[in-house]
Amino acid sequence: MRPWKHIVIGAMLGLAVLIGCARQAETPPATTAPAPQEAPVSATTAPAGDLALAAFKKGGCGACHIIPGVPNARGTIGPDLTNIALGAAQTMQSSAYTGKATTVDAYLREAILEPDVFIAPDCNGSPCQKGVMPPSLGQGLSEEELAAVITYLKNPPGETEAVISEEPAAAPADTAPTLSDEEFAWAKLVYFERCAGCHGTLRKGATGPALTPDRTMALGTVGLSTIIYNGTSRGMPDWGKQGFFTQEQIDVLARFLQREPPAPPELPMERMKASWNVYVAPDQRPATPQTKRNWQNYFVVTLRDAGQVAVIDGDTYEVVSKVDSGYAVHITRMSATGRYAYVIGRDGKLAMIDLWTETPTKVAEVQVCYDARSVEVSKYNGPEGDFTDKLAVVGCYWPPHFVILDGQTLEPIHIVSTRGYTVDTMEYHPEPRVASIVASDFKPEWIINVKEIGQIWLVNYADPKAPQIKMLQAARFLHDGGWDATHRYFLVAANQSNKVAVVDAQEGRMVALVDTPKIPHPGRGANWVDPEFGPVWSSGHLGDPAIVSIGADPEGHPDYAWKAVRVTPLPGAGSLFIKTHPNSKWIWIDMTLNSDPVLARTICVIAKENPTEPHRCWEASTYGRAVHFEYNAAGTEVWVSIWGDTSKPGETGEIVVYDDATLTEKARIPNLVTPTGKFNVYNTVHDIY
Ligand code: DHE
Repeated sequence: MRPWKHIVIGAMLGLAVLIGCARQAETPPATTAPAPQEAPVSATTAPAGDLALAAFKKGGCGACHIIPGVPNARGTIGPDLTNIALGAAQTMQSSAYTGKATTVDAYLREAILEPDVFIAPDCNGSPCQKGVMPPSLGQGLSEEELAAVITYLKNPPGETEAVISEEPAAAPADTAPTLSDEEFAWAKLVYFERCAGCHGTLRKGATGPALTPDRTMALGTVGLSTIIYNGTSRGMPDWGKQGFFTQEQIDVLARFLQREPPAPPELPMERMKASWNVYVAPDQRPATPQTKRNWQNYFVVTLRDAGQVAVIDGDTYEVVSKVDSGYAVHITRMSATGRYAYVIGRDGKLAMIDLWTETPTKVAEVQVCYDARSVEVSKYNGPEGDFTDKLAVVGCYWPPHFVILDGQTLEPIHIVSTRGYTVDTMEYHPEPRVASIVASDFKPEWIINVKEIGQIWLVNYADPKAPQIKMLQAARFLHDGGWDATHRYFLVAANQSNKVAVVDAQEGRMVALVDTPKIPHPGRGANWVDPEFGPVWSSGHLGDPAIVSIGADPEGHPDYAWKAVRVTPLPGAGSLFIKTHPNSKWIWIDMTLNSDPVLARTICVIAKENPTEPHRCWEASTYGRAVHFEYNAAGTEVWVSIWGDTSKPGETGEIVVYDDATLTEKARIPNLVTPTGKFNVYNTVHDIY
């Protein structure tokens, strides 16, 4: 049975009402003169009418707007309504205003009943968009409710009296909406596949907010549905608008989110070993490369929704092989020699591909998590031993642990739990997930980032069955990061803390926590030499239209070291990846998760010699989203993925190859299924970015 057959009429009507609340007028400055013919509007307190509060709740308006005094009205899809009435007069007088209102009352009424008449320019840092709401808002609100809402917005309570609660009142569990067994099973699977990555398997929140019933019950089915349908400017995908879920499916998910999260299972060693397969034993593998191709210039490309990776020849652009790997494949890392590619799927399946055979094939496979994002290898070769191609490590989201494996066979060797106490409040966290992992050149050590507790673990793997771990205290929600140009310092985004943490891998200590714009998301970052500040490492941001550059040369430029020395503006937020190469004069950046479809497929380059603004921005395709860059081994070409839609033949996705010197298009590798990350063998081995 398909759960979306269950249409809940009431919720659908409510959804229309709420979407109606999603677009209103801009949030203007609070200095405007009052509108003519009316009582002055003030920001001081007025009694919060019960009817208005009930109407806001009924419409689920708080899911899209910040509304002072309304519990949990912290939505960021629509404009902040705190000062909407105060600025109405100025807005009505501006040449940009396209509505007909001449009084504040009429302005608010119009914004609620005819939201597309005037589209606010600013929805919490991103441009507001037309068509998010149908013009049928009034159908859901009575005339009395509408009047109460207008009165309320003209005199919202002051900040001190706002009852926006950090700890919303928990609704009794038995009042949570119900689901049939089939709906529950469907929603559980979909949540795990699509939502757990950002909100956590136990829904404790990370990149996305917590979705525990104490919070979700306050938003209600309608409020949650609206967010799932429209997405948010802070990076939540607009699943409904994209056509990914129907409104009926969204309703099922919204009801599921108001119930207690189901406990996922653990994964003991015995079960990992049962999943372990060696298809070609190490002594059966070739001793020298069998292929005549330039395998060090292969790109291993994630074909996300095909559950495969494509191995593409970087010299000829031919797809040499497609290898089945885990579900919704995430990233690939190479062994220290580059001979093996280790591919991790979101289902925790690790596949090992031998790149020396004529056709690259899978030689071993194992499942060590139910949910995973990261994999790395041992790279150290020095006085403490030669660990080249000896070990691999997988970082899991669920269960919260990392697993050390034999690098030749993928036999699991040791499991280390990451459950522990948060860095700031020292609260026990049951689900601290493993985010990025990098391998040190200085010691037999991995740097493992434990997201929710905000600790960076230096894991010495010299004795993999008894790893020594030093826990550095950083900041919560550690996510992605990379090395500086010398590979001595590792920089990682603590994304929801708006910080980048810097670790000295040689001395094994924290160096700095650098403040950044909103939600830094560097991928592995970009190392280049700024004309004013010397060597820097840069990151894009999900929450702000900006690139931050952090001084990364403590010896040559000590005054700038580990400070945010430059912010380069971009046309939009939603950046996922930034990339450069030592041979290039450009820095490339995407805006993949921008809610504007044009910006989502637009890429920009910044000239290293003039980094104050983008040199050029252009659309890399006519459909989909442009995501992730990778250079060829020589650093002369840049590959960009067009992340398409599996269900649209001709638009499933492709890779665009640019000549780096001239920024002209050289080739397209068409008809790939949702290509995302691309990992050039040489650049991945040598951490060139
Ligand atoms: Fe990623 C890196 C986690 C969504 C493509 N992603 C990473 C890393 C982490 C991570 C922890 C760092 C790995 C490392 O270096 O060891 N990614 C997550 C999520 O939790 C998140 C936000 C939500 C989810 O449900 O998974 C998420 N990631 C995505 C995507 O939607 C992307 C764009 C496409 C996809 O895979 O579905 C995506 N993530 C990537 C890529 C990298 C990555 C391409 C590696 C970048 C690099 O150059 O190294």
